[in-house]
Amino acid sequence: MPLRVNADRLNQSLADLARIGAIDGGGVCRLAFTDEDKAGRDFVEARMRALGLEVRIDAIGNLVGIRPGREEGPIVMTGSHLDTVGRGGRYDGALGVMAGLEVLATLQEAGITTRRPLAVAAFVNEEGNRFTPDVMGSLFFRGDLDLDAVRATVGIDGTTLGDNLDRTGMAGPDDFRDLPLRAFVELHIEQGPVLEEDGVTIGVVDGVQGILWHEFRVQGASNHAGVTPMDRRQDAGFVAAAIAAQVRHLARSIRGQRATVGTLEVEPGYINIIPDRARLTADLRNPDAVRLREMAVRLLGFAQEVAAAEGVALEHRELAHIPPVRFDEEVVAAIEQAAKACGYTHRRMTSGAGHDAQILATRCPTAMLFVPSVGGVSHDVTEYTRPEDVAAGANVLLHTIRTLAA
Ligand code: HGY
Ligand code: MN
Ligand code: MN
Repeated sequence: MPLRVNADRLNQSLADLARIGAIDGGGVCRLAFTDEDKAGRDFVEARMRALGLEVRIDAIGNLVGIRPGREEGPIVMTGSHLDTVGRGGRYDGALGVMAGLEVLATLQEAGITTRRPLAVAAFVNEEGNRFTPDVMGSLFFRGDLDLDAVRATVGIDGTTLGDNLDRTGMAGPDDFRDLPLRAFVELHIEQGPVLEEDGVTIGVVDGVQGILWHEFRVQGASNHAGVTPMDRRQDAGFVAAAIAAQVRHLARSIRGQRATVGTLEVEPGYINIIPDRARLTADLRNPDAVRLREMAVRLLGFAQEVAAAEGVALEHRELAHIPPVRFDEEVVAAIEQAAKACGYTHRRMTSGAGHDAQILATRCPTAMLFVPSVGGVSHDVTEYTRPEDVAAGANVLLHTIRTLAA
């Protein structure tokens, strides 16, 4: 019988972590760089130290626990993120980190030391809900972001990221930009319906679609809702609503396109005042980089037209742009082999959600594996993955890591 993780211990650790930032309905809110986020990382750091790992933390709070191998050299790393969306579930991100720790605990109990060193990472601010861009921690880990610029980022609550880093004490002295990596493997919930509908336990993920995040700010003129003639309005609310409707219309006309208006705010927000200000965001996704760009260009063109016609000012910002990636075939095959060796049903698939692995993929050979999300639900308090599927994912992760670290 191939080595197995301790399923009860892993599912218990997920339940314990989910108590940190717990919200009504069984979900979690640990927005990046909040006290809850810090508490979640402290929980994981304590687990790392209890496992005897060498704990390192970088200048924006990425946390990595390292387990020496029989030899020095490039590390086989796993992990994910601990921050969550504003009304999230208990598996998104947490599963990858806790399963990584469970894998190392299982190896330790079995008295197994792999040839290569192993590591578990907890990247900060993968979700980008409070401070954009998303996957900020792994972008910084990869060396893409400047620390001063990151610290100056202003969040949706008006505070700076640097102030929150200092207040929570999440920053550390280490620098991961030259950390030698042999491979990165991320276990994550699918967050969609494919595995459940196919009745398959393991998703062998060979790529991730591209992401563009855009923000539109509209400045018009407030006035009386009843007296102002329709042809003499500068209605910011109307323009924002027209752009939001166009997001859905364009998504229908471009193959493979998914698009979401997650935030839509108008001011001053009273029933009989024509809004003078509005803000909306568009989350655009497509596996094809050209079509993704086409969606962004057509949406901006429409926004500029409808703003000009209404006589309002329009500001546009790109908040995030993560290109689509194809994962490393050798790592994908190692996951597939491990799923076979463990006797789990499996299938290849592309990820609809963005992940830290999307960033690590240009740093070292990288791939992901998924386990089913019940009802295909995620980014919601009802997010749920069955305990036996949690264990299946961790078992496949265990054997994938052993193969890559041999
Ligand atoms: O938005 C995403 O795709 C991921 O959950 N951060
Ligand atoms: Mn997420
Ligand atoms: Mn995630």
